Amino acid sequence: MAQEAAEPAANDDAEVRRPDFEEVDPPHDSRRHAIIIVGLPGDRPHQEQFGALVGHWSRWLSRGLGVPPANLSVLSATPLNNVARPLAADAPSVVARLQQLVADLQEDDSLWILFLGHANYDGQRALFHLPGPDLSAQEYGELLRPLRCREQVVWLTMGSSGWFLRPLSREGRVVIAATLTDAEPNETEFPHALADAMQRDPVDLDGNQDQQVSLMEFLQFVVSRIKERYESDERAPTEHAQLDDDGNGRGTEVEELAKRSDVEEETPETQSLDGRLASRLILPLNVIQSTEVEVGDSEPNDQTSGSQRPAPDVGSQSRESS
Ligand SMILES: [Ca+2]
Ligand SMILES: [Ca+2]
Repeated sequence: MAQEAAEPAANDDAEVRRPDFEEVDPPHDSRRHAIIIVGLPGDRPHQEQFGALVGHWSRWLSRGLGVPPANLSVLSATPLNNVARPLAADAPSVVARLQQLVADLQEDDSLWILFLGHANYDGQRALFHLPGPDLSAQEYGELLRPLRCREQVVWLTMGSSGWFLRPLSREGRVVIAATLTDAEPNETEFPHALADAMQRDPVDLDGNQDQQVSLMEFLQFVVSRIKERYESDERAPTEHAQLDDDGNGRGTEVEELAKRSDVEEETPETQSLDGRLASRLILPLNVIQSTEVEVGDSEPNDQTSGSQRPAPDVGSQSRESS
């Protein structure tokens, strides 16, 4: 069951706009794909919050991550106030869209999947709330099992999302859940903290200051923002984000991973390998240090501006997404 509505994210734009895909930096990468699945909001205030959040998320996926508009799908159970014509998010529509992505995407592609909404565990199954019949964690796992693209990142931002981690776990996939598996059904701050991180200057996200932002650093920033949100109004945290990226179906708390890298980089074999894939996955964000100075003898440094991103593939066909 969901708690009383959290207040809207403090930094929501006063005037709500639909994502403006014109202002793009870095360039779009036709191999990048993303899908946002927005479940039932429950009430009007949540519907408005969800609209604002999806606005932030989709702007960043386009402008930050470089997902071309034709490769970005928003499926929503209800209309959203700053997303023009989202696709339906009843179970048949979600199944059809995920099956299409599984069929279309190639090994060289990247897919980010973001869930926003409410979920519960009914004693047998974890369900993400959609209009009409829900889909269970196991059903999402089955749908996405054959997905073959090289980069797969799943964001489960809702309460009870820990239940979804094991069914969605797979080798080569990063699965992030807002909560631990069995004890955290309350509404989460995670979606708001994620939107916060997406609005930050990439320099703020670059924890180790190597002028690149890894997915792990980005996630750790999100988790630090969640903590701040609870501390600022003196609540005990009811969510502890976890990550699984070694495919064994067991998540590791993100805060534990942060402590681990603080102490020593090497971990005994007995520890899980979670965090390694997410640390290797570099986001194509431009990290520009204003204090950077040229050093006399050095070669031109290609690593200063996220230049690992390959040039956009202009010739690829775009698919209809709405
Ligand atoms: Ca870094
Ligand atoms: Ca694991």
